[in-house]
Amino acid sequence: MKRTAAEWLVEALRERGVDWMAALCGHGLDPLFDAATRAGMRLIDTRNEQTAAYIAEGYGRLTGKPGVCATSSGVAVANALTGVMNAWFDQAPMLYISGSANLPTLGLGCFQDLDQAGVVKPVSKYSHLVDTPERIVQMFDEAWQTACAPPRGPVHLMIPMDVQRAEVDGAALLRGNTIPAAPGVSAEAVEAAARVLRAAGRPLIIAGSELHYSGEGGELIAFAESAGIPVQTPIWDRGICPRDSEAFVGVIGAASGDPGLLADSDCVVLAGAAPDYRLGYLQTGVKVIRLDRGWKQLREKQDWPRTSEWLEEARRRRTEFAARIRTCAEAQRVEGRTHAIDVIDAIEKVLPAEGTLLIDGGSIGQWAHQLLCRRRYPGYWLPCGRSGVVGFGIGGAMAARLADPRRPVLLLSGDGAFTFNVADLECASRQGLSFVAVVADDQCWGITHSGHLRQYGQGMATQLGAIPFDQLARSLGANGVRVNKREEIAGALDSALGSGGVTVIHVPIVGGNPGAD
Ligand SMILES: Cc1ncc(C[n+]2csc(CCOP(=O)(O)OP(=O)(O)O)c2C)c(N)n1
Ligand SMILES: [Mg+2]
Repeated sequence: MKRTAAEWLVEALRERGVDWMAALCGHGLDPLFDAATRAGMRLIDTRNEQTAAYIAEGYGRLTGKPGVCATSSGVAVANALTGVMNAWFDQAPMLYISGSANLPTLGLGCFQDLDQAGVVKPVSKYSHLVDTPERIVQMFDEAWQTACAPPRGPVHLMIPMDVQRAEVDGAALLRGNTIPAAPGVSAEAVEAAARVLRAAGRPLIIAGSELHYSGEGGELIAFAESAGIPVQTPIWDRGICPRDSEAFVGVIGAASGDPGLLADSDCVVLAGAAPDYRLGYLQTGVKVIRLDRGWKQLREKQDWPRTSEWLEEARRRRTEFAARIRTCAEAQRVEGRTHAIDVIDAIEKVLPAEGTLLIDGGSIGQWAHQLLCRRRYPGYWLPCGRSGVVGFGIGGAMAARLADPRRPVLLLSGDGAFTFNVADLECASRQGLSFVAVVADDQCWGITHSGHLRQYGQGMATQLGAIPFDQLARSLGANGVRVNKREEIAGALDSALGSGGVTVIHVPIVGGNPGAD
């Protein structure tokens, strides 16, 4: 049976469970769009390739399954690269497809001529030009499995138009090899970890994104509770604590500080986390062990002597630290005006237990991590990732809606972060990708401004002008609400979450950063 390479690709995507692609139309994509549309695959359109790529990587970070996006050639690739790069930093699975001019014209100065495979290569696990139509499924399969193999990451296929259009007989089509999953953790590794932990007086588990993807987070928390060991998550990694737990003591490595447990612990267990800047590159000389799996086996090994004094101490420090953050906020309060913590308190009050919370922005993100993530930090919440990017939120919220049609989705954003791709509110509304966004508007690149004030005594290129975000939202087909009084935020959030559609709640705030003196 003959089909075009694009049709074979769409069929292979469907076999992997893909039923949508985020996209922005343009040169080099038409045969793929045509094949996808005829096969009933949904094309989620966007107004900036950044958003399309953020949708794909956000979906990957939420579900552990690659989200897919497709863009045209040339500069479109540079726009999409933002989301690809975020997936790269955060080791998240995504598939990026770029179209191009016909194969024989590449390098001759064809329209939007660019070595797209080469441009994407340094920030992806796999980036190849599909130059043989018969290999389209085999290369797709190889890319997909590469994206999903830990450490996960973005993959890219550059597919020229003539390759997409080429007819390929089923008999000539190369298929992929299914690579078996890596073997589980060995009994020796579990025993060795148990020996070290038994000998430690002040162990600390740092649980990162990989644990969210492997689905081992619940087992880790159960082990930590039974052994009385505190658990922290590097800020912006995927959380693993979906419920209040006595063992979870919040995020580590925030710019605004943390309870300071790492410095005093005598053994760090890296569980699906990287020893990067958020952990001070683990330069303290502390004993480090690494265990990504095997928590159930560890828990069942024996009755653990609960190192509860250390856990109590960790909890005490965490409570004191959160109180300091609150005191800092109260000191910044301007009478009669709303502060960022009023927004945080309202979210804490109304966000349903199963709601997806996205956090995008500088200071507002710090307040959220210090106060909302101190007791629980579920994997279905979506922060920016270890890149520290701002501006992913609208694409991320669209991804959260695609990942789950029922969960309430709430985006908490700074005013600066929100405007990177704000026009895509129109695409989200029109395509039924509903969410609620609350914009904490300090008319400023707030966290940078605070830093400048501390270091240089003045902000430099950090002030922003006024935008009526409620009116802007309405002009883009969404609902818009402005809330001036702090006691009205929770009510506005609650009714927006219940209403369906895309709603933007504009909350003007004054204040500063939790790390400020
Ligand atoms: C793409 C990108 N550009 C710039 C930065 C640097 N940056 C980090 S936080 C921040 C300010 C964000 O402002 P806003 O979203 O309004 O949040 P606020 O700090 O005011 O709460 C900036 C510019 C970044 N992290 N990512
Ligand atoms: Mg701001």
